[in-house]
Amino acid sequence: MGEESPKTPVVAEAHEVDTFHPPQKMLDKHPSKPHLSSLEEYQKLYKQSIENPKEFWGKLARELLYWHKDFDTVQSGSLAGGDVGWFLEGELNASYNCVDRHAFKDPNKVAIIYEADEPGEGRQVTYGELLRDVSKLAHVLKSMGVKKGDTVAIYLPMIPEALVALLACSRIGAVHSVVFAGFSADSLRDRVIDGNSKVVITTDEGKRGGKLIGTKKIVDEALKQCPDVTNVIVYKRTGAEIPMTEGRDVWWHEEVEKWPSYCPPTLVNSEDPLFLLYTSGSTGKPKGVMHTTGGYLLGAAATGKYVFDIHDGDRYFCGGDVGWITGHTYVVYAPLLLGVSTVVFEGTPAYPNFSRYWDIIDEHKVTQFYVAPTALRLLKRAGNQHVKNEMKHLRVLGSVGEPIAAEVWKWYFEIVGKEEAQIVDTYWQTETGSNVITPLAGVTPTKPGSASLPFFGIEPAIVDPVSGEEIHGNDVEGVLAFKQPWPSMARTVWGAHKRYMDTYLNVYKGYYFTGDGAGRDHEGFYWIRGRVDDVVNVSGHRLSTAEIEAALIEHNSVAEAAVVGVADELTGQAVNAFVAIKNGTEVNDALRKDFILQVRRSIGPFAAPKAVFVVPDLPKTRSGKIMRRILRKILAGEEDQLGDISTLSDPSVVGKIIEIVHEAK
Ligand code: 6R9
Repeated sequence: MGEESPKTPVVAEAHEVDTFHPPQKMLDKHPSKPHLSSLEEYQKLYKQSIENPKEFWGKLARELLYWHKDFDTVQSGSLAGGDVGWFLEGELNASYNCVDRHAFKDPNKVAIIYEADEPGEGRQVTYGELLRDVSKLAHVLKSMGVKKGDTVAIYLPMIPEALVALLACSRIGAVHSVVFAGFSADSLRDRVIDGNSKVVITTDEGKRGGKLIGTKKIVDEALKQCPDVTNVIVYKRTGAEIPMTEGRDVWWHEEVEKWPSYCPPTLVNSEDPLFLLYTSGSTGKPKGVMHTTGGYLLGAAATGKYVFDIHDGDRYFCGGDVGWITGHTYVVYAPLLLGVSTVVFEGTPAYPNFSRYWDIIDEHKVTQFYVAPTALRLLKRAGNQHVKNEMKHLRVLGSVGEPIAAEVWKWYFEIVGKEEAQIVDTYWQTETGSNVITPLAGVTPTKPGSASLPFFGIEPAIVDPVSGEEIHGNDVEGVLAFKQPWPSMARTVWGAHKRYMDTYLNVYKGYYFTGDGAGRDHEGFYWIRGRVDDVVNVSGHRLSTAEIEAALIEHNSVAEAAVVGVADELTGQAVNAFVAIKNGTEVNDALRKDFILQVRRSIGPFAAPKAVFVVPDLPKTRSGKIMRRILRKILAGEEDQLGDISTLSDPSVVGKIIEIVHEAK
């Protein structure tokens, strides 16, 4: 592993692209006006944020967040030292900032618009109700012995209780560790153990796209190997018959009844952890990315305000799942910090039909919509007849998670937005906490396929991956790094600070390394080219090839495995696996299916390989490193560009693999 990283990104051909300005019709229907008046104002503020970050962020932190105790030191530490801290003496509480201050002002304001999987079965939760729900669950957690700094694992579908659970943790200073409810029992187990969670919150079942998901069953399976978990709180979502383990499992509705409707927030230091979120990296073991309170919340609030141009009275709909960073920052924290209504959607864009998103947007007069291109590709392909809706309140259409192709961008703009909403292609990562390269709605001109310009405080550098030198000027290509710390950057990898340093801060000393290739065009606009490490992006889900390989190797018949990402029309990238089996194993379709099942079981259905090639051996260097680059070339049909394969320990395997791939196609 790692033999080819960092890889040199492909240099894009220079081409003329259209520039789109914030549509006049968007400004016409605006309830007031965008927060910034012009691109020049952005440029002026941006300059301040880079030249005088402490003044810039200190002011914004006091404007956007409520501090129970003010801070003196805006920022300390450095990227090189890996010891960055923000708002050091400050004390605050995340749930107070997201709930109480809005509930005190107007308890009847809608906080959550819940759209259940079945249309018509949703409900709304006001800020006043949210404060009560969060308080009650906070008491329940306290009664179970959860204290400030303890980790709580959350394995919940997209229901309002997911938000209640996150906020209840932060209310008592506990650290939430959400595990996407599509992860398998094994993945959940690993995350519960690594995060040292003593309490798990789940549902009896989940419901998505008309299908039931046995969440509690998966939790039970996972917890067989988690002896330290003392309690499981189960929210009744479907009413299914499920076994409850005496002394460990409790029903949410029964527990909350016992406690008062107000629980005072526990103040935490700005640098106390707010949450862990596991993400895939270059190695097999997922990383528990840790975010702290003050800086993360500021990143969420500031990008909500300026990127999405959120105004009081807006109804914000992010289609991301709370199991990923997009759900954390833009379903939960950004809209609630700004006191607007957030749509929580339990279902899928294709159920009961391809108009589901658009129906939701119309029904709730959604003003900002935010989704991954993979969903847009699916809906575009389904046909424009499904987009009859007017959606006349839409002002901002966001894209996230993967590059958006120009034709999908244009479809989003013309067919969904009727040219009355601005597209914001937001580039960021679990580790950056909030958008880092992105247009500001109402302000930044956009080019389809470009994430455009850096957000405040982000000083991008294009670095030559070979020399490690920064490449100055425009019209350049390289890997993307950042030169200054920003408030919402991850502070560490849970229990593995050295890994954090080695992955992000030691690669190019003094810089934060993103792992993405990028270009800066003649006007200073950024174009994200994709990962240069062993991370693949399937339907906007971030997967590690090494993690999938590790899953395959667990199978009895597998000797070795190599996984690569290949371009896929629908999912962006797809997982293809090459498996060398142990001697004497019979090769047939059942075996291939079994390998796919192995990955589903070990990680989750979304990581399942699209194709499995059973091969006699893998192409390896003499020192035993698997040459995934050769496999990628073969899949791309570029056998004539394999380069020098004579250095392989057995060059003849290449021909055999080519034959097997051809046969399968
Ligand atoms: C938010 C999120 C991060 C990786 C990132 C990059 C890719 C995200 C993108 C984008 C092109 C965009 N990515 N946004 N690529 N354009 N607008 O997705 O976080 O799951 O951690 O993934 O996703 O490759 O490095 P995460």
